Amino acid sequence: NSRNALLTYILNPADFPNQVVTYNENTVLIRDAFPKATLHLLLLPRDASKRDLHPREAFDDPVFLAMIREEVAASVKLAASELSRLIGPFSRSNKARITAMESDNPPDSLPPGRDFVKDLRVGIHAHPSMNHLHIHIISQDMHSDRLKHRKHYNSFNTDFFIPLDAYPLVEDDQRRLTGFQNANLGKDFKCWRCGKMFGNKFTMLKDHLKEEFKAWKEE
Ligand code: GMP
Repeated sequence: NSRNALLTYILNPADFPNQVVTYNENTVLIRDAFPKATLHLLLLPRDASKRDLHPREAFDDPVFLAMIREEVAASVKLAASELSRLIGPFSRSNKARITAMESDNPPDSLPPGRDFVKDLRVGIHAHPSMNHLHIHIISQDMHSDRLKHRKHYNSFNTDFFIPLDAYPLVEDDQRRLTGFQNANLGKDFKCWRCGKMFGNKFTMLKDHLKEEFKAWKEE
């Protein structure tokens, strides 16, 4: 069953050196096989009593949630340094830092350079398509050949994407509601960067994302 495809990484992380970024007894960090942005990782909890649960239930356990937050913090650091390798060479703020560093008379305090943690988002789909608990760590650009369907975009750019910070979800949080979440997937497209609306015009959205990607790289 393809909905169970993530289990094999959880059970045998050492068998997948190309997909597995790192692992320990608590979690496995893998590359999404169909990345929806420049960098798209999945953090998989290994605890057999949690990994099959719906995120809502799993994260109701405060001890588990605290452990996951720590693992996420470490994963985000790795993700940010990988994004820095990929995008850093295009970044205006990184170039300004290097120029200052290499000048004959370097200033006492250098310009900070780009903080790639701010380009990453961490969260969970309201209705996950895979059976095993997974947390998305994804760069916000949404620039990818694998982004092919309306729901690929909206599942990351509406309330269907629930930030890890929102957990535990309170009882009356509307993000728990199935109807509300199905409506999110069908919503008009909204650019993540400039907020421009694209109705249901997916090709126009894709063209626009390409333009935004160029500008975003150079920030
Ligand atoms: O939300 C589930 C995520 O799992 C999606 O972003 C999919 O692209 C990803 N995915 C689905 N199947 C596989 C797989 O077999 N391997 C990996 N690494 N990711 C997958």
